[in-house]
Amino acid sequence: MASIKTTLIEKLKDKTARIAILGMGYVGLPLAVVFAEAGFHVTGIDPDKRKAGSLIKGVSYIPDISTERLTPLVKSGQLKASTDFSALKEMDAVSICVPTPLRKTGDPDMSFILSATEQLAKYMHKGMVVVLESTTYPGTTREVLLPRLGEANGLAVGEDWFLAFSPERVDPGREDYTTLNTPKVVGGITQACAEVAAAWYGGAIQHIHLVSSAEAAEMAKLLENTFRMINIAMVNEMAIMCERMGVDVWEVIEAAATKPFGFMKFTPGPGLGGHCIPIDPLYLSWKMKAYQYTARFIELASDINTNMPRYVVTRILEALNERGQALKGARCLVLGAAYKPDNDDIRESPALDVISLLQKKGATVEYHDPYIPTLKTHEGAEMRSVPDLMRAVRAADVVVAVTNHAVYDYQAILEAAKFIFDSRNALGKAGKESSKVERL
Ligand code: SAJ
Repeated sequence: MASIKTTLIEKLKDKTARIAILGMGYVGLPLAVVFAEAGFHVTGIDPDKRKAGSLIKGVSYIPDISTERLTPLVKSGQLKASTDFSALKEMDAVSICVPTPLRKTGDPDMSFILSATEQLAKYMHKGMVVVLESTTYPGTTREVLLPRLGEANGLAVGEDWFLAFSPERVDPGREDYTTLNTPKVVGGITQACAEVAAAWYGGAIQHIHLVSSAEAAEMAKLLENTFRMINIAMVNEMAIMCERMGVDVWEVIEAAATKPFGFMKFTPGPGLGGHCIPIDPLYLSWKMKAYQYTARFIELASDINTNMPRYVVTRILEALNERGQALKGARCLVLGAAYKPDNDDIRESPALDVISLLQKKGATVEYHDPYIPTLKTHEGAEMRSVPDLMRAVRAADVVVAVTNHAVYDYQAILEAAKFIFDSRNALGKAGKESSKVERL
C-alpha cells in the first residue's frame, strides 16, 4: 500500500490536492492566485469578512493582483474564499500567511500565528502538508506549530503529516519579481516534510531552493531583512558623520556606487518604515536572548534608524535658526508620508515620527501625500493631506521632503518654496545647488 507521503505527493503533482491559504493579505492572495493559475483548487480563508466578501465577488483589494486576473479564477471555481475555518477539514495542503508584527513592548506578536494554528489544529488529519510563510523567529515552526498541529492530534510528523517553513518574499508593488518567479526557500521539520512541501510549491513556483531544516529557512529570511536594516543604518550613520565633516554624503554614495563589485548602494533617510525591515530583525534579537546572546549589530542598527527622525528635526531646527527663524511657530509642510516612495502604506513610517517631533517643538505641521489621504499621528490626532499642494508649499516656512514619490514636480516645488529640508535627496542636483535647500 502506498505511503501517506507518496499518495500526497501524487495528489500535489496531479493538482488534485485541495489547497487552503490562511490569511489573504499581500502575501496570501498572490500565493492563492499563483496556485490557482497552476491548476490547483484553492480556498482562501480569512476572518476579515470584507476580504472574503470581496474575493467571493472576484474583486481584488491589493495592487499586485488585478481584479481582471482574479475574476476568472473565482468564476471558474478554481479560487474560493471563506471566513469559515471548518473548510480546512477537506484540505490537503495549507499555507499560513498571517502578520507577525511587534507588540508595543518590542517583543514578537505571535497572536496571529497562534490563532491560525489553533483553528487549523481542529481540522488536522492524516495526509496533510502545512507550510508557514510568516516571517518569524527561528524555531517557531518546530516549537509552536509542531506540538499544536501534530502531537496534540496524535499525528506523527514526516509520516502522517508534513510541516515546513517557506519565507514570503513579496515586495508589494514590485513587478519584475513576483510570487511566481521569486526563488522560494523551503525547509522541512524532516526530510520527508521538505520533499512534500517542495513537490507542492514546485508545482506552481518556478524555483524552489531546499534547505536542511525549518530553522534554516526561518533564518534565511531574517538574514535577508537584517542585511537591509543594518546597511540602511550604516548609511544613515555615514550621513551623520559626513554632515559633521562638511562632506556631501550623497556625492560620496554616488562615488562609492561606481564600484562595480563588492559594494551595494543604500541611501540615508529620515528613518526606517514598513512592516518588514524595522521589525523582522527584532524577532531574531529577541530570540537570541533565550541563548544569552546580544545581537549587537541589530540593536545598534535599530537605535540609529530609530533616531533618524529626531536627527532630521534637529537639522531643521538648526537650519531655520541659521535663517533667523525659530522652529517654534514655524509652518512646516511634510512632503510624502508613506513609508517608502510610490507606495500607499504608512505602517511604521518615519513621517509619523517627524510630524510628532515637529509638533512637540511647537511647529505648525501639515502634510501632503497623494497616496495617503488621511493619517493618525502618534498622539492620535487625525490629519488630512493638504488639498492644494503648491499653495501649502508657498505658505510653508520649511518644506520637509520625507518620502520622495516620483509623482512630485520637484522643480516647481523648489521654485515655490521658501526653504526645503530634503531628507531623501529628492531634488537631486538642483537641490544641491540651491541655497533654498538643505539635504540630510
Ligand atoms: N530605506 C532607506 N534606504 C535604503 C532603502 C530603504 O532608508 O537604501 C528605507 C525605506 O524608505 C523604507 C524602509 O527603509 O522606509 C524599508 O524599505 P525597503 O526598500 O526595504 O522596502 P520594504 O520594507 O518594502 O522591504 C521589502 C522587503 N521584502 C520582504 O520582506 C519580502 C525586503 O526584503 C525587500 O528587499 C524590499 O522590499 C525591496 O527590495 O524593495
